[in-house]
Amino acid sequence: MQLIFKSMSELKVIPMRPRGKDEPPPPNSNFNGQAEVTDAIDPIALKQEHEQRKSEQQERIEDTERETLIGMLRQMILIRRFEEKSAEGYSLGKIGGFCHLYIGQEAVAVGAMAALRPDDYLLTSYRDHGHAIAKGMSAEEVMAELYGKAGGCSAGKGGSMHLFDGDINFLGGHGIVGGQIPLATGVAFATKYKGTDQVTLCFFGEAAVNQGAFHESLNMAQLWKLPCIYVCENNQYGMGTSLERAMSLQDVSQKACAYDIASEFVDGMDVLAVRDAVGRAVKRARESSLPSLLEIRTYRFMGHSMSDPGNYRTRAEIEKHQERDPVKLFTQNLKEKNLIADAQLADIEKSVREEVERTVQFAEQSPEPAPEELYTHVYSTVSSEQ
Ligand SMILES: Cc1ncc(C[n+]2csc(CCOP(=O)(O)OP(=O)(O)O)c2C)c(N)n1
Ligand SMILES: [Mg+2]
Repeated sequence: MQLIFKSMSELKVIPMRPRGKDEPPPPNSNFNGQAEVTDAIDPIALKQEHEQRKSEQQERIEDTERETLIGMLRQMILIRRFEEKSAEGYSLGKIGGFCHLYIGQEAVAVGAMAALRPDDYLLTSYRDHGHAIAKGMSAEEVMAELYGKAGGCSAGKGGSMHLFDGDINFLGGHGIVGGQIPLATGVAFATKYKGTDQVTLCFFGEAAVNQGAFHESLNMAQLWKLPCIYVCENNQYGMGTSLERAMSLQDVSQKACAYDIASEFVDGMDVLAVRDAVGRAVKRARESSLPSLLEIRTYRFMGHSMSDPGNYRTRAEIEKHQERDPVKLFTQNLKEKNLIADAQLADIEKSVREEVERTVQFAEQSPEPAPEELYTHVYSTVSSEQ
């Protein structure tokens, strides 16, 4: 339990700026792989911090148009219900292969996308359903892809981990941990080379940060001043291994100082805090062609994948984090600000459930990929004009 408290106590938002050399060292683990538990949190301080974060979200709400807020809430609810439906489809044997749900992390994709332009690029890991929907892929195409059907965004050949749609600049869905990080760096290089002002957003989990590809990419991105935003969704576990057991320096945002990159530590349960932090990074990328590293602290409420028995953490730990469920938090704040009433919330829920039902119907009715499709999409068919 102390570990949970430790991570909750670390939810401090650090202003967006390059780390200074004179700053005190970050909290760290000791050398035997056991996390320090000396900072067991005072429950009163924790409550105060939650209250403060709540009022910060309310302030951001005041500065945002109601229509935008309701749109963001609907998207978060859509992703939540879509993922619940995916779990159901998986249990029924309709969805095969690997399937990693995004429940608990919705505020990250929705908040980040609110700060992007539609022509900006996005790359992510295998936990990609939420990002694809937030980027503008139709939920029907996502569900059909999970079903392995021809109507899916990758024509049924990618499945859950390999969603892709070049038309909306959603460049995957990648199964190799950290594999998308150098790819995104290359995409950012390409946009700079071509002279566009598009930015590239690259999502990955905190376990990917231990890969060499992460460090090589950040080094190049700052050296070549690339408009790439590296978004670490720190959900505190890589499969069944906690952050404390796997990472010597657990403050991911601090790693940016090794490459002189601007970084920020963000509360991933606050959709508007994410939007604002990504917005600052987008400005830096678009206007000054500079990279950023954002560590967005979140938590996954479900197992790593659908086949995870979850023996490495307690129910109590999950429930502790569910107190700050991003959907619940945002809904409550909108209600308190009188921006949404129960009746309208019920309407949103109803329309989302209908939309999700339609995704299942679409997937069910979509045909299996034809056998000859095995030989298509193997090599690139990009024309020589591009
Ligand atoms: C290079 C590589 N090593 C190992 C794996 C197996 N693997 C799949 S997911 C995962 C954990 C990744 O955790 P994290 O990066 O924190 O992302 P999360 O699943 O929490 O979103 C591992 C080790 C892999 N897919 N690729
Ligand atoms: Mg993780």
